[in-house]
Amino acid sequence: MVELFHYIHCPFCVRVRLACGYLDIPFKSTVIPYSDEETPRSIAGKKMLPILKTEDANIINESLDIIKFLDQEQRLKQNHNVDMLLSELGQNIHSLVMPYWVWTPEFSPEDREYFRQKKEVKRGPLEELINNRSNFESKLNVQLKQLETELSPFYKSEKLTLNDILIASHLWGLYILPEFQFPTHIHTYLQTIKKLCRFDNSSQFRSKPC
Ligand SMILES: N[C@@H](CCC(=O)N[C@@H](CS)C(=O)NCC(=O)O)C(=O)O
Repeated sequence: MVELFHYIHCPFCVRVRLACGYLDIPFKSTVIPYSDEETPRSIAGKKMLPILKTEDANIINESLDIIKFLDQEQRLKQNHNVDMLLSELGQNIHSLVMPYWVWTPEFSPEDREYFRQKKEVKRGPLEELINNRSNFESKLNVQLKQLETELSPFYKSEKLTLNDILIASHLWGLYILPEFQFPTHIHTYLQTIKKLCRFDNSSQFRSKPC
């Protein structure tokens, strides 16, 4: 069985978990504490997750390469480039959700402090992100309204593609945001992807966060 080293909150890790669910690929789940630099460095040479260890003990350290490796029958097509879309969505989504991520059970006090120090360099104090919530939220709502018009019912497609997994992984973090209201079609879109990707399959989680 392949082994996935991941962070629960990380959208790049979520995309691999969604793909595994869609492709019906079981995996050993190993959640790495966010402040643990040593484990990912010893496995992959750098502190970046997700990491996949294949059955032959090969290491793959990029989410898209991992999905490509797992999707041997090429069931997950990608018909448009969504890099720009993901980057624009990510700007607002991550500023909104980061201050809440750090209070989930995934983060020990040490992980929280490590995350804060790392992320505040780019985005400023997490408390300020909360204070600016309405600003990020109004920009995001414009983006989500536009995204809604591009769902038919999947992203520019009648069938699920890799793009839906990439987009959903970014949007998924918003479920943590108190009282955030998704536009109806986006909520339905995410729930459909959740179902198709068996994202509530608790058997995926075989190990607890250390
Ligand atoms: N291009 C990489 C990006 C992965 C990535 O940015 N992972 C983040 C977590 S969301 C990470 O491991 N960052 C290390 C750190 O923040 O210490 C991929 O698609 O796999």
